[in-house]
Amino acid sequence: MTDFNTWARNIQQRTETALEQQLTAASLPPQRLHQAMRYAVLGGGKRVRALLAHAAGEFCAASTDKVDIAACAVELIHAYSLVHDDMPCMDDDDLRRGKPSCHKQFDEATALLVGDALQTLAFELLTAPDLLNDTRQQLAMTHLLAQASGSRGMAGGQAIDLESVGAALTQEQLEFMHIHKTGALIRAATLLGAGCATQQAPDKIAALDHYAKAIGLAFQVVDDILDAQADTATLGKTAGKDAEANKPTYVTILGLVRARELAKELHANAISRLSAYGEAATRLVQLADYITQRSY
Ligand code: GRG
Repeated sequence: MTDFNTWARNIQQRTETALEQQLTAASLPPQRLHQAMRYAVLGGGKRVRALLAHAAGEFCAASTDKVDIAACAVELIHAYSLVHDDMPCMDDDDLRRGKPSCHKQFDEATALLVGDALQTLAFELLTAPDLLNDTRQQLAMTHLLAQASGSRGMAGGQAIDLESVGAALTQEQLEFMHIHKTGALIRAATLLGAGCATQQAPDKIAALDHYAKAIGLAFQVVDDILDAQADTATLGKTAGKDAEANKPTYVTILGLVRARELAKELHANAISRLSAYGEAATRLVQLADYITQRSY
């Protein structure tokens, strides 16, 4: 088995290639929109959601080519959320993935349309008639991504986030927000990777669901620690943004030491049901390590 970094680089590269192929050429009209979509998606991002889809896909012996498409769909939804999140009506951020955010590089109307079009492209990919032989399964996956992205998922979490500025949230309320805002898509990425397999073993899906829920929260706790600790150049986005915006975070609620402990607990919880599967779960365990130990 290759080492984790080699595996992750390979997935990141194949995701980049697949996204490159799925996005419309910038030369086709409307050129500005297509150019801006490619700008928002390509050449940046850790591709954590694609890595999760592939790790789960490998766990369930799914075809890598099919997982590529599911991974693209989730990365497109994620990219759309970042474009909209950076707009002045939301988090108002000028920097994303180390470059000007989409509305800064283009304009607000274009950024709005980029988000809209990336979201529909995600569903176009996931509903492609030749993606899976099992249309019922494909429908279930499409349904899952829609739910994870909508008002009972990511968009709902974002609404709570916007309402929470200046509010004194409890840890439970903060967790509720993040389960939706960040966790839902991370869970969808994992389950969609598994969904590409021809056989769905219920025990494996349950273990993956448990993993994804815990690792989604761990991802957010680490994000809050990094926002408080790392610099803008390392993060590729404005550091200290949450504190400046008077937003509750795991660090403001728990303090740094407890937040770090929580990340470790969530990591342990995430992988707790995987040991029974031995080597098949290696990438999931390594990915949990990466998510909790990342520096940006
Ligand atoms: C606008 C509907 C809508 C939703 C926005 C995800 C989100 C909701 C906003 C992003 C704001 C943010 C900083 C959330 C914290 C966690 C997070 C999703 C960070 C960014 O994800 P990474 O680190 O980004 O995976 P890369 O650039 O590596 O893909």
